[in-house]
Amino acid sequence: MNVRILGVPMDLGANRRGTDMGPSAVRSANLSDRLEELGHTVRDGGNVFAHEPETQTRDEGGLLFLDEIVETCENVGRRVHKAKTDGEIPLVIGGDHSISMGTMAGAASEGTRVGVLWIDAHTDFNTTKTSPSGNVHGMPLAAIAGIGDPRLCEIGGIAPKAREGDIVIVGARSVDGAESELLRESNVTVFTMRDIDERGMSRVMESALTIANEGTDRLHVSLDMDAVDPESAPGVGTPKPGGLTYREAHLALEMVSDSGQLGSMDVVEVNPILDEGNRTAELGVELAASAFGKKIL
Ligand SMILES: [Mn+2]
Repeated sequence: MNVRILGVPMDLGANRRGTDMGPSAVRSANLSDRLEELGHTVRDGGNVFAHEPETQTRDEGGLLFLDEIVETCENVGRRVHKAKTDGEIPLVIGGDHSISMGTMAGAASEGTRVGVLWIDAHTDFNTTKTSPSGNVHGMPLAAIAGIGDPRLCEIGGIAPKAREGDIVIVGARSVDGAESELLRESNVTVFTMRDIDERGMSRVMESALTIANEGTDRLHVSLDMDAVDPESAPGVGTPKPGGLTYREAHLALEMVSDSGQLGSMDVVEVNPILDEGNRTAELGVELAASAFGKKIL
């Protein structure tokens, strides 16, 4: 495969600083080399510009840093679209999770029907009405499904970017009250940590991939590093105990690779300020390698 790496050093969607350093941390953990060892041709397209929060006005009526986030996501969308038309698989390194609205804008361009696998401790399905905080990184999946503030939903001029029935969340264990209602009313499939405890990751991922790949052209995988338990991934914006084990996370991404449908991927929410050494970024690289075909044998 031809892989195009893009960094998005943006933390405007989060409530604390630090995920803007994620792309550096992930590159320091030798992302390109790991993928090239698997036989891929890798091109690093550098970073997409993002503003620093200190230079901007914070409150924009319930959505914090709305204009700046939209601007960056529009640019991410253009770059992802370009990679796609060049026959490359975009691998977008965040940054907080709001950058996925940009990745999906590019992935879903020109009528591509995209199945979405959202691996995350949270469901990111808030809107301005349900969000307790106004932080946009709690809203991107709703916006991708066309729910919420139109300025977020219409990034890239495509809304929705995925059909609810093509979206699957894996690893959820922290859902806000009103967000949970919105999800239950939707056609989005959610596999919580309890499902993984009871059924095992293998069976959960079989179901998840069947749903996301059925009838769709390509699969987008959005890996929020907080899906993994903080014991293995301490350096994330919003750590939450009770997450995926190291092996469960790898198995999920190995099964993504086996499906042969991967068309784009984000690795987000690595926060080097909170990390121990650089181990969360290193794990992000290893998990990306699994998604791109690394096998034990
Ligand atoms: Mn997330």
